[in-house]
Amino acid sequence: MKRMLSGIKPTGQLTLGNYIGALRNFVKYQDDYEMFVFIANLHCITVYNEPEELRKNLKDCVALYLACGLDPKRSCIFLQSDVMEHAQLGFIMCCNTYLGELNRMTQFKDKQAKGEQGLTGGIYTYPALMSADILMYDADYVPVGEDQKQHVELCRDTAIRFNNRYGKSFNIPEPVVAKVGAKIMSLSDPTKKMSKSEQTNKGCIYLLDDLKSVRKKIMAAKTDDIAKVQYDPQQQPGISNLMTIISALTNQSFDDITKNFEGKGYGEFKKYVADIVCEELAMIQERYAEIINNNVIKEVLAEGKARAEKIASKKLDQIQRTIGIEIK
Ligand code: ATP
Ligand code: LTN
Repeated sequence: MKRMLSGIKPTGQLTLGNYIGALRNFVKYQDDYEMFVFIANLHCITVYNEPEELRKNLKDCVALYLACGLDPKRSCIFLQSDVMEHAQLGFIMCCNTYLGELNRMTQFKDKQAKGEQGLTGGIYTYPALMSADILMYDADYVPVGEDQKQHVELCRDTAIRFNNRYGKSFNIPEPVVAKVGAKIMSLSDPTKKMSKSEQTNKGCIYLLDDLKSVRKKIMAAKTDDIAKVQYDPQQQPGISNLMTIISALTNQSFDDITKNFEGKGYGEFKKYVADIVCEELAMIQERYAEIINNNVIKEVLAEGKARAEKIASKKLDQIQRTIGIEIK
């Protein structure tokens, strides 16, 4: 069975974008792959988080993994910092990643270009830690949203270079980006990604938002005055984004959605989007409520840690011998 691995960094509450672009796919893939899904808490601290809030977000993230359908029997679910080998291999990968490569990462470049204050060394070098996360488990596939594809490609380049230098040490992973829904846009500014780190949260639907406010945000979503439900991300980014959400959640094609809404107004269309999103979120929230105060979270993480650690300690040992930092 091929191996698949991915992680989410819950620097805030998880969003509908995270769900459609990543989480939902992890759940689908767990039948066909040996799945490793972790909570990237070391990645979280690349920016400052209020500790109490971070703890809550991390716990919510595990609960949401389970509520969305990840099955701890089939998938290995763990907390990144529970497997300490990640930080160590992360530093080794950092030493095998060139400044030129890190400088090309658009996520960091964008932050710098926006003049964000207080950018840390951690956020600059986090693609190297991400490489370690992936290579540690010799993952074959890495399901991610569009914005993370570049980091998986950097991981591939680093692994190929490492193998050429030291002999075959790592499997070369491939990014898996969904055809529909790899980049859900903000509802209030559909030219920008729906992001949990957005300044205002009008454009962002959180998985744990109360359903009334979900409905409100969707009904207020920015559209256009073309008055036709059709997929045209250039001319109609708002409507196209809502169509993408429907298509991702219901498997309807864009053509079918257009046909169903021929001659109908945007109000009716938005109401339909809100119904579909609320139905999906209601299911997730119900399961989340059952899980969040249950001991199952601790049990799942302990099991995941034990399974992941076995693989990670062997891998780190092998790599340290390969590069010559161990005294025999
Ligand atoms: P932020 O929301 O703060 O920009 P992020 O995308 O950098 O966060 P994560 O929350 O860790 O980081 O992302 C987890 C996964 O969800 C990644 O694979 C990412 O590509 C995907 N993802 C995040 N936002 C979206 C979105 N709007 N549409 C589709 N996929 C997304
Ligand atoms: N960097 C990613 C989260 C992440 C990840 C990974 C995803 C950390 N390690 C390994 C896939 C594989 C992010 O910020 N979204």
